[in-house]
Amino acid sequence: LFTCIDHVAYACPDADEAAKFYIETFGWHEIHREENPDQGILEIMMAPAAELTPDMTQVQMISPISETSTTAKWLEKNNGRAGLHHMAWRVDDIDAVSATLRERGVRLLYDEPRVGTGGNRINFMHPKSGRGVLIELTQYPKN
Ligand code: V0V
Ligand code: CO
Repeated sequence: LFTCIDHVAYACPDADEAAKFYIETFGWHEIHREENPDQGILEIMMAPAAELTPDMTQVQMISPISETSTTAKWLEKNNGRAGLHHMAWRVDDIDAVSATLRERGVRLLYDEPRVGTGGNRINFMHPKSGRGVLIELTQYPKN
């Protein structure tokens, strides 16, 4: 069902500042950034190399750009402290994977996939289904 861990996400008040820290302290590279108004976040994809290899796991810095975003709520509940927020599993066919997971009793947050990073199609398993971990499914646009 799953290809690899696409990214691990770090939620913080200022994704840009977190990205700078990774670049200056760890020598990581910024691969991509965008604002996602649907999710109410700025997200910056970081990698340990300047060029991504096919299955390289990235770190996704996320910070809220809207007070009503779920990430703003998460930070508030965490008393403003940054930390690991979710991991994303790459899939080839999110519709097929979602159907299989639902059959197995997994609760997905959205009825249909929504727009994720770089135009990916994304959905999330509820943290209760992920045994305390928020797990994203992400499918890259097909050529
Ligand atoms: C909440 N919970 C978590 C969690 N957030 N557990 C693990 N990891 C997290 N990140 C737990 C929380 O402790 C509660 O457990 C329970 O879930 C309900 O949480 P809540 O605080 O009452 O909040 P809700 O239910 O209003 O919202 C939680 C969910 C929400 C997961 C439904 O955060 C959501 O819709 N997330 C999906 C969207 C998202 O995260 N977007 C940002 C990244 P107890 O206390 O009941 O035990 S967007 C992204 O990654 C993109 C675009 C991309 O990669 O392409
Ligand atoms: Co993500």
